Amino acid sequence: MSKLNNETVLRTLGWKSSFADLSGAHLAEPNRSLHRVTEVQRTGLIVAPLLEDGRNDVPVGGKWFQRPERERPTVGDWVILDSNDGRLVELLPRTSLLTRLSPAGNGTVQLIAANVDSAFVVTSCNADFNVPRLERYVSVILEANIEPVIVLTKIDQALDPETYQAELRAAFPTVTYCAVNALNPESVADLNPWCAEGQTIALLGSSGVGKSTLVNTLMGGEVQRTQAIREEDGKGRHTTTYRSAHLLPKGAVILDSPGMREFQMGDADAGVAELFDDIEALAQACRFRDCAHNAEPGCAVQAAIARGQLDPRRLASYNKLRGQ
Ligand SMILES: Nc1nc2c(ncn2[C@@H]2O[C@H](COP(=O)(O)OP(=O)(O)O)[C@@H](O)[C@H]2O)c(=O)[nH]1
Ligand SMILES: [Mg+2]
Ligand SMILES: [Zn+2]
Repeated sequence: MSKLNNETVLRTLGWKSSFADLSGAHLAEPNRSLHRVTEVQRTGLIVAPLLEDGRNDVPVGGKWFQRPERERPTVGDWVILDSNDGRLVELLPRTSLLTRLSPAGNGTVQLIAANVDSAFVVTSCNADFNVPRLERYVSVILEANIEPVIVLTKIDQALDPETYQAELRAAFPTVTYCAVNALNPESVADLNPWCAEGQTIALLGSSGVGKSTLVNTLMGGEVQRTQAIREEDGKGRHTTTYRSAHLLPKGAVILDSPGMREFQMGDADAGVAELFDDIEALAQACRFRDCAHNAEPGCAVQAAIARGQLDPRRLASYNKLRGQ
C-alpha cells in the first residue's frame, strides 16, 4: 500500500475501500500509483491526484485507442500509472459504466462516465420538461445499475410547479425526484443524501436547465461553511474543481458531461424493464407469452388500461422504448 497514493486523498476523489479488492497484481509492483480520470482529451487523460513530478496529464498510446470503445479509459475511471514515466498501465474494473450511442449515427457506443453511483437527471419547470426524454435517460441509467434521481429545477419560476411534480410521480413511480430552486442552498440540500464521501454522481440534462448552477450551489454553500469551521478548530476541507469533475465539500464527486444535448440510447432493455416494472408484472398474466399488448385476446395490460389502472401513455412509452 505504501506505493499507493495517500488513501485520504483518493477518498476525496471517490475511492471506496470496497474497491480495494478490485485492484490487481499491478499495484503490488514498484512505481505504481492509483489515479482517477477527470478528463479525456484527444491524445491523453487528465488525472487526479497529480503524478509524483507534478504533472496531471497522461499521454495514452495507440495501444489503448485501438481497443474496443468500452475498454478505453473514460471520465471517472480508476487507472494505475507508472509513476516514473506516467504511462497508463491498467484500467481497473468498473462498478458501472454510462454509455450512449454516438450522435454520428454510425451505431458506435460512446462512453459518458465510469464508476458512477447515482445520476442526477436535470430538467426544469418549462419547455425543457419532456417525459419521453426523461424516460430515455432513466432507462439508460437503470440499465447501467446506477441510481437515477430526477432533479426538477426552477420551481421558483413556475406558476404551477406541482403540475410538473405530479407528472413525474405518474411517469416515474419508482424513481426519486427532487424539486429545487438551484440558486438556493437550502433547497439544493435535498440532494445531500447522494452527496456523501465515496459517492460519484453523474450530471445529465439539456443545456440551460441549471446543471452548472446546481454544481455552484453544491460547492459554494459549503465553501463558506468550511471557512467558518477553519476559524474554530483550524480544520476544513478544500473544494476542488476540474473541468468536468467537481469535488463537493460534502465528499461526493460530480462528473459533468459536456454537451449532452443529444442523448441517443443504446440497448437498454433491462433498464426499460425496470422502469416499467408495473407493465412487466401485468404482462405475466397475458394469455400469449409474446403478447404485444395491442388487441390480443386475454391481454392483461389492456385490461388494466380498461380498468383505469394503467395510463395508456405509459404503455405507448414502453413499446416505443422497446422498439415496438
Ligand atoms: N430562478 C432560477 N434560475 C435558475 C435555476 N436553475 C438555473 N437557473 C438559471 O438558468 C440559467 C441556466 O442555468 P445553467 O446552470 O447555466 O444551466 P446548464 O446549461 O444546465 O449548466 C442561468 O441563468 C441560471 O441562473 C433555478 O432553479 N431557479
Ligand atoms: Mg452548464
Ligand atoms: Zn398483453
